[in-house]
Amino acid sequence: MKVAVFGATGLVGSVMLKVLDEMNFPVSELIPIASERSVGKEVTFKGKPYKVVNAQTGLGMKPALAIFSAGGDASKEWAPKFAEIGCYVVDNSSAWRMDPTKKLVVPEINACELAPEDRIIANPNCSTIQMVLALAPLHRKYQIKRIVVSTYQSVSGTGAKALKQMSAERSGQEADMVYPYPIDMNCLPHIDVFTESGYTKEELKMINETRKILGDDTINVSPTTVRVPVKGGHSEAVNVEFANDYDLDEVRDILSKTEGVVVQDDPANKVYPMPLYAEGKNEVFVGRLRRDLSHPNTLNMWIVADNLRKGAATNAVQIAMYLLKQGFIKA
Ligand code: 11C
Repeated sequence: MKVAVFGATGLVGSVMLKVLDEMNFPVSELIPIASERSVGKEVTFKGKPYKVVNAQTGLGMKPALAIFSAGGDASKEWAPKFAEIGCYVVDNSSAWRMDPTKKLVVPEINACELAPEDRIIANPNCSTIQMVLALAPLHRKYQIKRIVVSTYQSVSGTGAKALKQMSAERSGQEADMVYPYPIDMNCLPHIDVFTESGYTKEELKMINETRKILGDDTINVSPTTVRVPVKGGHSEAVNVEFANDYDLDEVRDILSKTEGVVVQDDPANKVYPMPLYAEGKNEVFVGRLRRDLSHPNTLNMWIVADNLRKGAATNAVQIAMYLLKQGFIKA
């Protein structure tokens, strides 16, 4: 199958190529697409070099599947053009996520909503994906009323230039500033742009995308998103109030049986999830499970995942796998 990766030279794009390979997605020809300034560069896939082309050339090569990770503007302009030629587009930007005509998919939760006519499928924001993957089975069992979440998001979520800023700061060199302040030895309570509401767009994504994926607009979400000087892997402190009471052992049991979730919860032996060890893994790690002693029916948990994998590339490739298995995409 001809597969295009739009944004192939970016941080997420390079992980996308790795995950396509690791998951043995049947790629007969890779079409790496990027902006004009990367055209002609080479990317390697399964040990073979492929030349980067621009979007128009990529479109002319008629891929059956295109995974986009080139930002909202490129997605708005090009996703409909790829869809028009019959290509399935899995889009990693925020361009289509809240469009009521587009599905927002975390495969373990709601891939079953997909139909053959869904040609543009939205991949959620990384911080939303890891949270909802762990919360979905608990919502089904106990009905979530309210989520209070604080995130500890790694620098790789911003991209390669931000990683350069942090490593320049660490080695005492002059840094090209991507963030408005130093990121090393600091925490920035500021991810994406501020809106008039006082929340950042990243925080609004966590509210709106959670409701859309879980299919329940009654869920209240109160987020604070924070950038921390960690290279890769997002962490989240989640306080979740249910309509019904829960049993902690049952919660542990439900989570340990949830596809894509790994429970790491043995504080006595210092077992809990950490971003350093989640990096490079496709699963979402959950620990520090404990009853909120200050409020009824409320649970505290700590959720960690590789934001470039389950938060982006892995989720996108899993969507593509689903389309393939259902026989929607044909080579
Ligand atoms: C971050 N969550 O960590 C962002 C990156 O809407 O897909 C992904 C932004 C998005 O900065």
